[in-house]
Amino acid sequence: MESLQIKKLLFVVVCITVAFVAAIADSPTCPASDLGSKCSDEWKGEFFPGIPKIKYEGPSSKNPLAFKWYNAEEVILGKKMKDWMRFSVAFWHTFRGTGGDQFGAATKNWPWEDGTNSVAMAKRRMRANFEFINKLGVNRWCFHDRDIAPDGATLEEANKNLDEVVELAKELQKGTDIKPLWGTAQLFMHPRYMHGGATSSELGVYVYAAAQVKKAMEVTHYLGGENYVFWGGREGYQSLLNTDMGRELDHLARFLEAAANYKKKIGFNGNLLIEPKPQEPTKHQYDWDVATTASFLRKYGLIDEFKINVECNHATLSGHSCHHELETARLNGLLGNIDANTGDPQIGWDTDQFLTDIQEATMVMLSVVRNGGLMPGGFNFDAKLRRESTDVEDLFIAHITGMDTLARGLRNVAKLIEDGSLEALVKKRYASFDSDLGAQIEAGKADFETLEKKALEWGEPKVPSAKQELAEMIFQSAL
Ligand code: XUL
Ligand code: CO
Repeated sequence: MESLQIKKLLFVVVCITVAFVAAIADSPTCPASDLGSKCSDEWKGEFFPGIPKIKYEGPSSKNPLAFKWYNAEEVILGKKMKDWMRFSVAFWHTFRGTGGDQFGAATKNWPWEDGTNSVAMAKRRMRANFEFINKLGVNRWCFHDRDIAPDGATLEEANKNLDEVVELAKELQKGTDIKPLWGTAQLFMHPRYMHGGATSSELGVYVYAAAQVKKAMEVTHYLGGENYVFWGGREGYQSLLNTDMGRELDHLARFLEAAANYKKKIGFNGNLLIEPKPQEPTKHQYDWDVATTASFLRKYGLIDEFKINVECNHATLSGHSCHHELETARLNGLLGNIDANTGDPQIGWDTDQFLTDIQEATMVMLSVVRNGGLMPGGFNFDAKLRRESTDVEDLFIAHITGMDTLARGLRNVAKLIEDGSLEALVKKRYASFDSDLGAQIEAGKADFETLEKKALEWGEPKVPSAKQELAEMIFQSAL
């Protein structure tokens, strides 16, 4: 009798143990507390359990984990939405963003993070990146060399770390159509870059920066990257009193020229993109805005080697609208890619928020459609969660909203084009130039004597209304 009870008790204990072990083995996330067992960099479990593959459910859906406007396969204006958009996840914001700011510590506590910057952690994070991309249904990602792999005590060590993580990314890309929209080198975090990289006053830094960019170009190419970006985070000055601006700009041009030559040498066919930003972190950055960058490229004979990556939040920092920057790039044949984020009208710095303004998105998409798309560029979400948004699902919700906002913009542009009245309004405004004299002027064949004769003949011109309010009314009706 007694032995039967002991057996029963033993049976219960065994059952509880089995259930407990099974629960751990089944634990859907990879908590940092469980490192060393199943949560190694080789762990192949799910990082985002409970998050399904995000699907299109249409505008009436109330499901936060579904697209309301972005329908990847739907054809709009002759192209699939996914081909207009070519969306990409920014590795640094999504997987390295901590929520920390200059007044407070990190707020994000992602279950797969162990708080280290080890190669093993970098590899686990890369696996999370690929699951995220797959579930979101985009097939591109963007990275800085130093976000995806830890820096090293020497250049050799940094390159070795990078190679190890890149090899895993290559393996995870195999058999998929996932690839980097662009890669770049981070030339702003390390103290050696305090005076800049290509514009540093110190030769050794210029040399180191060149070696770092060379390696970043190689790995971007190796991963099938479609573009390579230069954002001159510290290529500028804090004071002109101690700066030889002419010499720094010459150095920057020679650096970019060497990159353009190296691109050809390694057979990289993607675009080289310069990303303008007026300031932050420096007081003044040389690639201030699109027009400044275009004139720099022209001066140094580099205009055919580069295109521009317009970031919307950078546009507003330089006192322009994103639409202005996109149109300036497009009209110069330089529109290559868009970092689709936005700032806050009451905050004066780069807040890198996901785009939610439908009016702005419609204007952005107007430029993209006029440009015939962005190929081989696309949209990179250079945007991060707010510090106070701390749930894993917030990462998905933020991207879904950013994608839906731009998709809505594209749908609005289709409405505007179909309606035709905005285009007709603009055409009518310039109709007087659709004349013999107008054609002569536009062909550069009207000299001042001819024009003076006409002015005397015609007398005071009758000047029509610009119809701005009507244009705004037509625009609004498409939103
Ligand atoms: C910084 C910024 C960068 C670049 C890549 O404001 O936009 O993340 O996009 O270096
Ligand atoms: Co950017």
